Amino acid sequence: MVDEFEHICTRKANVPGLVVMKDVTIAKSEFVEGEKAVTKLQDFQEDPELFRYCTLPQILKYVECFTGPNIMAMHTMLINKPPDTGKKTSRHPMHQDLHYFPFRPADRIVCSWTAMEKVHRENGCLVVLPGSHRGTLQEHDYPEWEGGVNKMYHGVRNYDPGHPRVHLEMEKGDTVFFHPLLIHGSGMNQTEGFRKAISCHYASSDCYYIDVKGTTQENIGNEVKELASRKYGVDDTVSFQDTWALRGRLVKGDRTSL
Ligand SMILES: O=C(O)CCC(=O)C(=O)O
Repeated sequence: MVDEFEHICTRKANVPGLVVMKDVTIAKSEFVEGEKAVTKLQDFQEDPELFRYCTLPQILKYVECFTGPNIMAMHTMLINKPPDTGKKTSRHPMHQDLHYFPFRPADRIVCSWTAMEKVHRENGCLVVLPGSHRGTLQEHDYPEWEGGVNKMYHGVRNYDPGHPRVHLEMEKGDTVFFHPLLIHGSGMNQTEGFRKAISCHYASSDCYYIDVKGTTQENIGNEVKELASRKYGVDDTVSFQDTWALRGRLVKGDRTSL
């Protein structure tokens, strides 16, 4: 999978629908190229090698406990957290993944996140607020960070800074499964290396889409629609929900609703 990542970064592989993201500070530098410029690949559902991750029986065995038998891979990412450039932009603000999802119920959605190498506090492991998944979806927006913040990296506006935190230090291949309301993020990468992880958000295909108008998710819904219309040249007849229905891919059972 690391080889496939490199092929994509050096444009030896071209994957339909794939979104290649760059760090805000690195994107401005004309001297950084290839895999060193890429911080994240999103929506790799059409890449057979990377998508193999989403179909691994040893992952689906646990996923099925949350989703039941009809399983959709809704959101796929390979995160290549870069060494911080000094602006602290390699941090990922604390957030709840449900903020991005216009489908419910939340209890039928689960994330699997697998370390592709040893992750620890120095290279920016995941940080979670245990128990926060029992709360409700909070308001999210771009944090006011001096060094800038990456596109789409919204953070929870108000969370209790005194809430206990757990740093998830993991070995290569270790996987964590978590609820979409769990408040989590990741710290700065203070090493010279890139910290790689691969993840998939699964949902039961029996989930249903919701209208986010008038909710805390309206801001992200509008941002995603705007991006989709620029990327694909479509007008705003493509809804936030459509952008998800187009990307979601069945991995097991029947596609009943999503
Ligand atoms: O891998 C990370 O650093 C955090 C990823 C994450 O929480 C996300 O992309 O939603």
